[in-house]
Amino acid sequence: MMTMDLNERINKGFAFFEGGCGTILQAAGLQPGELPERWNLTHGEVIEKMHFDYLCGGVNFLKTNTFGANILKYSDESGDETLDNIVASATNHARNAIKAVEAGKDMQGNDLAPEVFEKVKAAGGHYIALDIGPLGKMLKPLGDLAFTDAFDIFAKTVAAGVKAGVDLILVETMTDLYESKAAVLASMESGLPVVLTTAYDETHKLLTGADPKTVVAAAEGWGVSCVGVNCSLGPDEMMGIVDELYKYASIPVVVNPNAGLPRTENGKTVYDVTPELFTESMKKIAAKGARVLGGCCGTTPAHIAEMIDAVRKMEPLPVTEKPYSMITSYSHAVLFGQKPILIGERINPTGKKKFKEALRNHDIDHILQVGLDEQDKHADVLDVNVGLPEIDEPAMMVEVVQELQAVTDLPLQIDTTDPVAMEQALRLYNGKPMINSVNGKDEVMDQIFPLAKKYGGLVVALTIDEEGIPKTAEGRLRIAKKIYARAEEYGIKKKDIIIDPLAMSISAEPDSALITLEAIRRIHDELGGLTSLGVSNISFGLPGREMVNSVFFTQAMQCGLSAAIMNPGSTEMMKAYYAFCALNMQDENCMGFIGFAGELQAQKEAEEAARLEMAAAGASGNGAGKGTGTPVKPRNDLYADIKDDRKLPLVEAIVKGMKDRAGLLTGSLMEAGMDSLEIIDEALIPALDIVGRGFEKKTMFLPQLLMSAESASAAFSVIRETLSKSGETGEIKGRIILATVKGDIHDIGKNIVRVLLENYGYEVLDLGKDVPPELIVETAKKENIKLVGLSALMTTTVPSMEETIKLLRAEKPDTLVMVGGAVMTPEYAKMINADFYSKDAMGSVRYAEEVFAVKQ
Ligand code: B12
Repeated sequence: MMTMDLNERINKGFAFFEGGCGTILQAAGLQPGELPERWNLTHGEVIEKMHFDYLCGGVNFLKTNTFGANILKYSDESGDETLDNIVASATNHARNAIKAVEAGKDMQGNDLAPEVFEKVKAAGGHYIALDIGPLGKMLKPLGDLAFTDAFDIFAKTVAAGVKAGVDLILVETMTDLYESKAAVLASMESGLPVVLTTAYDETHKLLTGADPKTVVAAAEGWGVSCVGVNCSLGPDEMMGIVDELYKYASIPVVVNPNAGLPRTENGKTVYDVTPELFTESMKKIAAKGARVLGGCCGTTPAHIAEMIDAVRKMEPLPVTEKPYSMITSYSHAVLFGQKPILIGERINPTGKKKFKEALRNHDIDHILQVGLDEQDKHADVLDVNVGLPEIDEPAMMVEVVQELQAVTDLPLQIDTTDPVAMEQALRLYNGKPMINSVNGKDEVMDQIFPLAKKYGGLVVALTIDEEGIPKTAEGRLRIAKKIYARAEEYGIKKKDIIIDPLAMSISAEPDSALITLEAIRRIHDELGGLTSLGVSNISFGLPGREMVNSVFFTQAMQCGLSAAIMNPGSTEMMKAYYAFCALNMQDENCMGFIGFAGELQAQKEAEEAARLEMAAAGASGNGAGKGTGTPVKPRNDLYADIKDDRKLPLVEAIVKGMKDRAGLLTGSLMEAGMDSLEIIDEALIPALDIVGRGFEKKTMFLPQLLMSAESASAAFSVIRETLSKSGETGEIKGRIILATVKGDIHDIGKNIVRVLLENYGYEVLDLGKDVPPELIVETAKKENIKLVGLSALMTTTVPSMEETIKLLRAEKPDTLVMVGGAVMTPEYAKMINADFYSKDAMGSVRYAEEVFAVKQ
């Protein structure tokens, strides 16, 4: 079949995907643990029959049985079970089924019943979608798979699909925006139409935090043909997601739900939504604007056929161009054209000695800290400029973008004049960034627009061309129009261009502010365009620059400025911003303003308190070394439980996921004589508790949890090194097994227990995390171990702790078991028959002393 025009088919009306595959194969005998894609080679007739059944119900798009077909699972290049063979045979099965029904036959060559053949014809075309699912591995920094490796793995499956002759590619069940990007990018490079559907949880977020709006913005940027949702939830739980998708998407929306939420019955997964109920819900989903409908786990040909019969009678809502200009991080979208967007300008070496030094010395931590400070000061977006002639800019840009995205959830503005650095950063960016910049010069537009088209982005366009910066607003509008027109030639919409009409210093050109303001107003009013401005240029060469900048900023906002590149650390600028938004009805109930005014007050009080403290210290003669003029930072409520100011920076570093900084701060606290247990109990654990609470309340997401865990581990490594240097080196007092139980990968607490025990002279056999009961028992028997310590952090893993204890009791009854971990309580410990429970690591030492003292 030839490459299809997906949009053309979808413009005709509703289109339909098949429903579930895995559940059908299981019903046909697929065993737990057996790879379903293998069935393409061994049970082709089952696969063909499944496609045939769906086609008889009237579907258009078949999903090849290749959900998990990738080189991680099918790495063998010899024999039959190669990736190419699996994909080719899956495609052939789909093709055979299509051929049969289009000829009015079933798979045995008998004629189809006339009413069935009618349904087949009414579908209006049949197409084969190469089905690509997630790799089952997390991408860096959350896991150990590099983005480029993920891309290469997907590219191999895509190449196999292209060779097999699929018509389009369906990237589905993605739970992470970054992995979605790797799969979509690899698919787009095939030239085939690409459909992306992601799986949201009940809070309507992907596992790594993105909401539907974010996925739409990013996926449209990457150039997919349709975007949507599949799996995880039943149709009723998806209604809100569909509303969001249709609200923001300018491309058709796809909805492939499960037959309800899965539950287990007698060891089997079952789905409760019947074809009738499914159809009722899907009618509502169609009425909400979904254009392509199908099913996922638990749905059968009966669900899909009944749904098609009903939905086809409806009138589809049109696919319309939506007016939203958006950029995204991995987790959220920022909308332009509503209230002014603040773009932090501080990650930039221009005029900053310390920042230049950081770039030369590869001090990434300093750069990250600059970004995090801007975030604290309420920037919406961070500009990232790391250009210095003496460094490798592309390498530095890529590193900084990736490291920043690991510690902040703000979207970034990639700011470089080096097209290589630009492309590499855009390729690796997790989301849809701002692109800074193009201008009216043909050469620049021809270089940058293709990149913006390929990777997506909101492009900053400066009103300067081969003849320089026009002296009039009219001239700048002329360049803006030229840029819009040129962008359109590249397929880039006007809503993805943000014009920077440039501000020149009024000290050199007295009328420059007025010209710029007029240009902003006219781009806004006459062209309906977005504008962005580097505000502070206006006062270059003048004293009291903040005064000029903040008034100019206010004037620009009044003219309709959409975004400012500015210093969020400037109080005057922020005052102007918050007051303007409140006055201009862009701040509901003045909440933003009230919050900011409260921060200013807290800042004032903190400074006053510091001044009084200094004065008192001065009066009592203890003032030496104090009052060095360092600005006083008011405390953030998040850290209210941290009473000791000395530990606050470490707590902050862990919460924010600043690995290197956490290590350094721990080192300095230890050097200053702080006890390691005090650091653990009063900084490390409370910091992780803050993150854990955020995670529970859904204000923090898995990426942040992971980065914090890494930072806590980095802090702990420093403690461990110091402790092991000072540790007693005498006789071994006893040998102890430690393990985090099966199903649980939390090991920070267990590692702390280990170091303490070692420090007190015990030899620890650390079996790691996610350890099966059998291994623990086997090791205890083989090594004749008297004491085993088990750790569990989740309610769901307490049963595996219990199972371990049971097995130990049965096979090695003389071994004692101590347990711990955040979910454990003395009651639980008793219930699961443990010998000892401790709420902290020190307890393990006390118990070991008891156990081994008795034995000696
Ligand atoms: C860090 C962290 C992670 C990290 C773990 C990294 C690592 N290498 O350990 C990552 C990001 C990987 C992670 C993943 C997940 N996490 Co998590 N995670 C946490 C977090 C924030 C901190 C845990 C921690 O390290 N605390 C600090 C240590 C030092 O404390 P501790 O382990 O309790 O240890 C102390 C004592 O208990 C004791 N102790 C510990 N073990 C032992 C053993 C013995 C023998 C003794 C005597 C004493 C003892 O000594 C230690 C020092 O005093 C907690 C929230 C929290 N505040 O607990 C959530 C939390 C545990 N995670 C949670 C969840 C749900 C998950 C995920 C399922 C998330 C997901 N959707 O994927 C996955 C689970 C994957 C899996 N299969 O295990 C939930 C669990 C909910 C529940 N009650 O079941 C929590 C409570 C967060 C929440 N509020 O929702 N997580």
